[in-house]
Amino acid sequence: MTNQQIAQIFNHIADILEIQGENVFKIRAYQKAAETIANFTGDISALSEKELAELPGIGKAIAQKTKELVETGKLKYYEDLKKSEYAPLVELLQIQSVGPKHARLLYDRLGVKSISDLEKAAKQEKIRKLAGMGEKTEENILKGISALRKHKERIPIGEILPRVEIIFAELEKLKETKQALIAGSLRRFKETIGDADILIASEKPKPIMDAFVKIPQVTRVLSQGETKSSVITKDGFQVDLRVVEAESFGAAAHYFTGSKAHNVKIRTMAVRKGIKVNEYGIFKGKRRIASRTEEEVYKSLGMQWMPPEMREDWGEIELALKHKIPALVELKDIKGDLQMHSTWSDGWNSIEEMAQDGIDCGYEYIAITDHSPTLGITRGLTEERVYKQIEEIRKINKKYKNFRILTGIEVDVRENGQLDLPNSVLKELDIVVASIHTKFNLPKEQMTTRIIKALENPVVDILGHPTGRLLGKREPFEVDMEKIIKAAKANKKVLELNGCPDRLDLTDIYLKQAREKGVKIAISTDSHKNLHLKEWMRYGVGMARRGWLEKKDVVNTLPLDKFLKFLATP
Ligand code: DGT
Ligand code: CA
Ligand code: CA
Ligand code: ZN
Repeated sequence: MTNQQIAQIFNHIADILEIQGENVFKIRAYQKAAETIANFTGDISALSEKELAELPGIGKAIAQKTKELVETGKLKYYEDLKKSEYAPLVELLQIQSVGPKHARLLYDRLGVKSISDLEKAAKQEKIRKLAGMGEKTEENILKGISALRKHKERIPIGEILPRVEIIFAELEKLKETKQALIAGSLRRFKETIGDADILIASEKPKPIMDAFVKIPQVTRVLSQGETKSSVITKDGFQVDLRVVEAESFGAAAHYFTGSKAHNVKIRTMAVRKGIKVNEYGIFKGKRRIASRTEEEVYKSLGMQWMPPEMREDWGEIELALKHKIPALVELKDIKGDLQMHSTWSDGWNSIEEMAQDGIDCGYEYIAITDHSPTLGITRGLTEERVYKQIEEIRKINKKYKNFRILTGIEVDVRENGQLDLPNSVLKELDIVVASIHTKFNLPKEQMTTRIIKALENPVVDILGHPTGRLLGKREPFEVDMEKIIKAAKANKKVLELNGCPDRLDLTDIYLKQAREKGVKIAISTDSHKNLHLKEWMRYGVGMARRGWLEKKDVVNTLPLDKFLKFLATP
C-alpha cells in the first residue's frame, strides 16, 4: 500500500466520524495521522508498529491500525465504519458550502445521499426550508456543484505537481535518460492543469517506455508507443511521455512547453521569414539551424530565451525580439512570509513552530496574522488577545538573532468596509492584512466600494486574497479590479498574492496589471500548518512570474531593515 492510499483511508475515516458527530479529538487524530503519512518521505509500509508510533501525530492505536492495513490490505474498523448509514454522505463534503453538519441535516431531513440527490433537492427549492439554511445556501450549493464539475476537468497545480514530480524522478534516474523535463502547463506554472507532459532525451526509448507504464502510480495505460505513451494515474490524472533524440531536445522542449498560443505565434512569424518550426528543430529549407537547446532555438529566431511562465502570447514574444525580457522574481529572492496562522486562531502549530519553519526557509522574518473575531469558528483574536499575542511574540523574539517575528493580524473587512477591530488596536501591530471572509455575493459595485474603503484605512498594509476565489470550489467574487489596483496605488497599499495552492489569488492577469501600475505585491503562503511555509511559496512565486513580477515588485524580497522602513513610510 502506498502512503497516499493509507492517508486517504484515514481521511475518509475522519470524514465519516465527523458526519456521525463524533468527538473532535478523535477526528483530529485521524486527520493528523493522514497528514503525517502523506508527507512521510520514506515508505510507511516498511515501518514497524513501534516506529510508526514514534511519528508525530501517530499514537499507539493508529500505529496498530496502520500495521493492520499494511499487512492485510484491510482494516476491520474501517470496513465496519463504511457500513454506517452515514458513510455515503462523505461525497457531499466535496461541495464547498456543505460541511459535516449540513450533510447530516440534508440526509436526516431530505434523504440526500449523493451529489445528484443534493442537486435535485436544491433545484426543487427544498433546501431553503431547512433550519439554518436559506435561499443563499441553496444557491451556493448549486454553484459549488458546478464548480466541482469544472474542477474535475482541470486539476489545481498544487494537487498534481508533487505527484508528477515523484513519477518524474523515477524516469529521470533511469540510466537510458540523458535529459528530462516536465513540460506543458506544469512547466508554465498554470494554476490548473489538464494533463502532465514529460519529455525525455534518450537514444533508447524502449526501456524508458517500459519503465513508465510500470510505475506503481499508474493504473491504466492509454497508449504505449515507441516515442509517445500516455497513462492514467491512481489519482486520476493523465501523464503524457515523449522521448526524443538529444539532438532535438531543445526544439521539443520548446514545442511541448507551449503554450499553444505562444507556439502558433512563433511559427507564423517564422514562416514569414521562410523558416519552419516544429518539435524537431528550426529549419531553413532542408537545413536544421537549431534544435539542441531552447536558447539556441530562440536565438535562431532572433529572440532572447524567456522563462516558461511567460509563454502565453501576452507580449513576451515582442519583448524577446527586443531582448527586453525582465528578470523575474525567484524563490531565492524571498526574505519573509507575510501571512500565516497559529494555534491562536485556526492554525495547527504554535508561533514558535511557525517561526522555526520560517528560519528553515532561510527567511529573515515572518508575520503571524491570526484571524479577527468575526469568524466565530476560528477563535479570532479579540482586542485583549491581540495585546497578549504582541507580548508573547515580544518574548519569543528575544531568542532569535537574525530573525524576527512580526506582529500582525488578518482582520476581516465587514460588509460596510469597516474593519473588525478598532484602529487604536490595529495600529499596535507591525502588519495588518485586511481580508474578506463573509458576504461574498455583494453586487460588484458594492464589493468594490467595500474593498476600497478598507484600502483607504491608514492602518491597513496589505489586501489579503483580493478576489476570494478557491480553485475548483468558489468562483472569485465580483469586483472591479482596475479600480482596486488604482486605489491600492493611490493609498500606497500592497496587494497580496496568496500562494496557498487552493487560492493563488491574485491571479496572473491581475498581477500583470498591478505591476504595470506600479503597485507592490506581497507573496504570502497563508499557512495554517508549519509545513505549508516551505511547500507553498513556490506556487506563489510561480504565479508571480506568470504576472511578470520582478524582485522589485515584491515587498517580501526586501531584507528586514528595508522592509520595516517600507512599512513605516506613510
Ligand atoms: P493543459 O494540459 O491543458 O494544462 O495545457 P498544456 O499547455 O500542457 O497542453 P497540452 O498538454 O495539450 O500540450 C502540451 C504542449 O504541446 C502545449 O503547451 C503546446 C504543445 N501543443 C499541443 N498541441 C499543439 C498544437 O496543436 N499546436 C502547437 N503548436 N503546439 C501544440
Ligand atoms: Ca498538459
Ligand atoms: Ca498533454
Ligand atoms: Zn484569509
